[in-house]
Amino acid sequence: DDGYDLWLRTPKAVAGPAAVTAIGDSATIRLAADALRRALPAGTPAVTVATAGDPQVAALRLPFAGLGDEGYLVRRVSLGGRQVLLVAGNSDRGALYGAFALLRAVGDGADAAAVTLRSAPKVKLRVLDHWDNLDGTVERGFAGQSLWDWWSLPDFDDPRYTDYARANASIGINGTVLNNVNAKADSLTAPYIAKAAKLAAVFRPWGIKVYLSARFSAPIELGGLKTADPRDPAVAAWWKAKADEIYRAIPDFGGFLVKANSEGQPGPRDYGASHADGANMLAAAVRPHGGIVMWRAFVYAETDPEDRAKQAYSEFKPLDGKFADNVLVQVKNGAIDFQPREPFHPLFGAMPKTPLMIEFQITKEYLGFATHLAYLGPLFAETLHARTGRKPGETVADVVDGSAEGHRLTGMAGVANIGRDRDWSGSTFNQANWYAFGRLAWDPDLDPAAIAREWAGLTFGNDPQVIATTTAMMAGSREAVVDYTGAFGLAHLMATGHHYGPGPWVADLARPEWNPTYYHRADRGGIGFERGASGSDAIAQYAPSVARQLAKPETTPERELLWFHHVAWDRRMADGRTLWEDLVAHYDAGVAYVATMQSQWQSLRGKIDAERWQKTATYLSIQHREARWWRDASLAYWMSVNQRALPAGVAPPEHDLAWYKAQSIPYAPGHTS
Ligand code: BDP
Repeated sequence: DDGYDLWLRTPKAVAGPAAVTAIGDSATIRLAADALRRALPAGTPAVTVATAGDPQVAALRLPFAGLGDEGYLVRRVSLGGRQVLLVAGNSDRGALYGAFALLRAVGDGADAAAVTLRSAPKVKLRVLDHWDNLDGTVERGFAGQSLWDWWSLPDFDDPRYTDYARANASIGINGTVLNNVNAKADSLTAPYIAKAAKLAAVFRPWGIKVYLSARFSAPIELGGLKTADPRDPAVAAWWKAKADEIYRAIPDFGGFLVKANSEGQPGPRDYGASHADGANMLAAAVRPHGGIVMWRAFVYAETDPEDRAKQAYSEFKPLDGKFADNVLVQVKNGAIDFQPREPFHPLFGAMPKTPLMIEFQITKEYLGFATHLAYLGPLFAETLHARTGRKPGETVADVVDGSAEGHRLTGMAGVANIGRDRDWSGSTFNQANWYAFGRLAWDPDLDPAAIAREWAGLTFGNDPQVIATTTAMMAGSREAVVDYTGAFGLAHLMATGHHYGPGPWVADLARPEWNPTYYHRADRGGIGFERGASGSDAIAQYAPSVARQLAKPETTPERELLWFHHVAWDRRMADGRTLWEDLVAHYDAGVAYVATMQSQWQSLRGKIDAERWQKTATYLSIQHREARWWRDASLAYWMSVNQRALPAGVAPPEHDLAWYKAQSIPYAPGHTS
C-alpha cells in the first residue's frame, strides 16, 4: 500500500455494489452516486442521491432551508413507496458533499441504515494555494514535483487530476489556486490559460473552481505598458481585457490571488498607490463575471525595520472599509510567517468592514518538511479558537466565517502539501494535515482530536488499537516540534534559504529581519523580543483586553512569553524552575516525544501494511535524529550566549557549536525559484 488512496479506501472484504440510484443526470450527481457505489459496504440499504428541487424529494418537506447551495442532508425516507437512504442538497454539489459525509460516517463504523446527517459549510471559499511553478518545481513543496504537468497540458488529462479533485471534494475543498504566489506573468498568457482551462474542466464536476495567482506587473511584461499603476486607465483596461479572456476559457473562473509588495514582488506601492487601489482595480476586472480577489496581507518590505510583526497591521488596518466587496484580504494565521507556534494575527477582529480570509501553511516549511511527523490540526485550531478580545467571546473563527460582522464572502486558504509523490503529501501522516485543513475550512469549530480520529479510521481501518495509537502519536506531535525547535514563543530560528534545520546564530543576512538573532534577541542576561510598550509596542495592535493581558510577562501565556517579551534567563516560571531550566527541559521533552512515537509505531508493526509502516518508521528515525540536532545545536548556541551550564543530569550537545554552524544542506528540497 503506497498511500495513494489517501482516506478514500474501499474496505475490501466487505465492498460490494450497494444499490445506489441517482435522480437527475448532472455530472456531479453521477459522481456522488459513483463515489457511494465504490465504497459503500455490501448490504447497505438502498441509497438515493438527489437534489431538493426534484418533485419527489420536495414533497418530503425536509429541512433544506438554511443549507445554502453546498449543504447536505442524509435521511432515511420513503421515496416512491420504497425505504431509502436519501443523500441530498439544494444543489448537486450539496449532494456530492453529502455522499462523502455518508462515507465518512460509515467508515467511522456507523450503521448506514441509521445515519442521519445535516450540515452546511460555515466558510464559503475553502481553497488550496499551490505554490507550484511553471517549471514543475514547488516552492516549499516536499512531495516531489508539481502535480500539474504544464508541459503536457492541455492535451493530456492525467487521471491524477481527477483523483486530486475527488480527494478535495471529499473534504469540502471548493477552490484551488494553481500557481505560486511568487507568480510569473506567463501564467496569464493564452497557452497557460488554455492549460488552466483544462484543469478547470476536470475539477468542475467536483465543485472545485480554479483561481490564478496574478503578477501585478503583468501589464508591463505581457501588455507592453510602461506602468502597472492601478490608477492608470490603460492598466485597468488591460486587466479587464485579460479577465474577459480568462472567462471566455473558464466561465466559472474563481478569480485572482495576489502577493504584492512583499519579498520583492511588484505591487501598487511601487507607484505610491495603496493595496486597496491595487485590489479594487483587479476586483473591477473580474466583477462582471462574478469573480473575486484574494489580496494577501503578508507584506513585508523594509518599511518597518523596528518590528516585522507590525507591518501588515500598520498597512492594512487603515484600509478597512476601502476594499471593493468582492475582495478578501488574506491574512496568515500569525504576524510573522507560519512558525511552529505564533500568536494569532492582530488583524483578526481589527478590520470589521473587510472580509478576512485566513491563510494556513499545510506544507511543513518550518515543521520538518515531509519527514517529520507533525499533526497540524491543533495548530490550525489554536488560531481559529483564539479570542480576539474585540467583542465578547469573539474568536478568530467568528471573524473568518463571517459571523462576527455578517460578511457573506468568507474564506480559508491552505498552502498545499501536495505533489507527484505516490502518497501525494510526502508521507502518510502529512495526508492528515490536508484532511484536517479541509474539515476545519468546512467547520472551523471542529475539534482537531476528533478530526484525527476520523482520519485515522479512514486511513488505517477500524482496529481500535491502531486508531488509539496513531491518534495518541498525532495529538502532541506539533507541540513536540515546538519543543525541539524552541519553546515559549521563540520563532524564526531556522537555517537560511531552505529553512531546514537550526540556525539561531545567523546574524549576517542583508536585511535585519531575515536573521534569527533579530527574533530571539538573546544576550547574556536574557532572551526574547520585547513587544511591549518599552519595546516595539506590537502588543498595542491587539484589542485592549488582549493587549492588557500581554503587556506584562507575568500575565502573558508562557507558551508565547518570548514572542512578546525579553526576559531574564533566571526568570522564575510557573513550575518554579528558571526559564533556562525549563527551556532545556522542553528541548528534551520534544526529543523524548519523538522517541515515544517511535515505540508507539513499533507496537503497530503487522497491524498496518508493510509499505506504509516501514516508510513511517524510517521517517520517525530521521525525525529523532534531527530533533536531537535541533536540540543540541540550539543548546550549544544558547550556552555560548548566556554562559550558563546545563542543569544537572542533562546530556550535553553531541558536538561543539562550531560543528553545528559548519553543517550545510545545499540541496534541501522546496527551494524558491
Ligand atoms: C515564506 C516562504 C516563501 C513564500 C512566503 C509567502 O519562505 O517561500 O514565498 O512565505 O508566503 O514563508 O509569500
